[in-house]
Amino acid sequence: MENLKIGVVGTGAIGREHIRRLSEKVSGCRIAAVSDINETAAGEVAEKYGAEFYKDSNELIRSKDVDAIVITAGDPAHASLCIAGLHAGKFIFCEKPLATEVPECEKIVQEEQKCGKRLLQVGFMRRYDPGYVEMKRLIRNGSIGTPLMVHACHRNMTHAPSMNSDLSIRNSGIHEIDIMRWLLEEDYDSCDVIIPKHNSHADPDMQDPQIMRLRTKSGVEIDVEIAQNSGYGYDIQCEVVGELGTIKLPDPAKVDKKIKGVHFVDVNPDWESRFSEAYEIELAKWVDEVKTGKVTGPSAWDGYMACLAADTLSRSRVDGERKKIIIPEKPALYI
Ligand code: ISE
Repeated sequence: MENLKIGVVGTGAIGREHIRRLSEKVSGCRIAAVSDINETAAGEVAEKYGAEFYKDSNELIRSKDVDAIVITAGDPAHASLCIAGLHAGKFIFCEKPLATEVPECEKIVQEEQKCGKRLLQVGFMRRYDPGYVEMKRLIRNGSIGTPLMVHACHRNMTHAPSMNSDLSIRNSGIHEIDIMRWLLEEDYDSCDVIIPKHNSHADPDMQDPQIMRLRTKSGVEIDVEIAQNSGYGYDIQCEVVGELGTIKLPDPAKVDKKIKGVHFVDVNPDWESRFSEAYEIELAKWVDEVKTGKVTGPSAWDGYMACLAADTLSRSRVDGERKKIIIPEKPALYI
């Protein structure tokens, strides 16, 4: 089958990483077109990969030379680009979050239903990480009995200047919200946020760290520490405690060293290195599935559910109250 012609909207850090992966690691596709509000950056990427540069991202989305779209633009641009992609009837891979606001997610889900089939996949790459995949297998086969609790942490080394208390939940925490729902195969019932002592390395007006607490419909209690200033590296931990046992997320294999009287293992510096395998598996599978005409990865509904929980957590962070997460009925397209 011919190479899938991919158009990428957004050539910032994650966009360039995806373009590199799709060009060098994933077979069966090529980067046909790129666009970005930073035209110089997009022009350079276009030249490097022999792709067409589009000044107007909507023109790229509609182009007959583009079969499928990858959206890696800034978070606030996701919703309108997804809707343009759906109107063009194209397969879309949209980086997380699906959108920044709940009504935008609702609109995307409505538009996709009008298309009559699933066209959109959200970039929740952790679902492809071999460690989480094995944890899900063990939960499913009953190895730890009924899950009761999850303890997790999500620590970034330092944060970009644009990071703030709200984005800590909506941009970082959203991965946790999605992966716990996927692991436990349950929707959420309620949530709140606990604010520990302030890390003096964070901006004075930024709440860092934070502890997100989510309770599933069946009563599983989840606590996740979200930190933007660990000071030592990028660290993702997850332990699921069940009635019969407990399972912990492994870090990707790293050599255990004993040198000059010190016993140590390196810590991952950042999320690109921690999840590089997951990103690669995710994109390879997406390309294969788009070519068969049926995508099965994280759906627009999953993106909506994650945004809804993130939004409820953010409101709870502001007023300190535990809140119900009100889940609408799931449309047939997503069952
Ligand atoms: C970033 O946007 C990501 O998506 C990373 O996976 C996450 O760990 C980080 O906290 C986010 O800021």
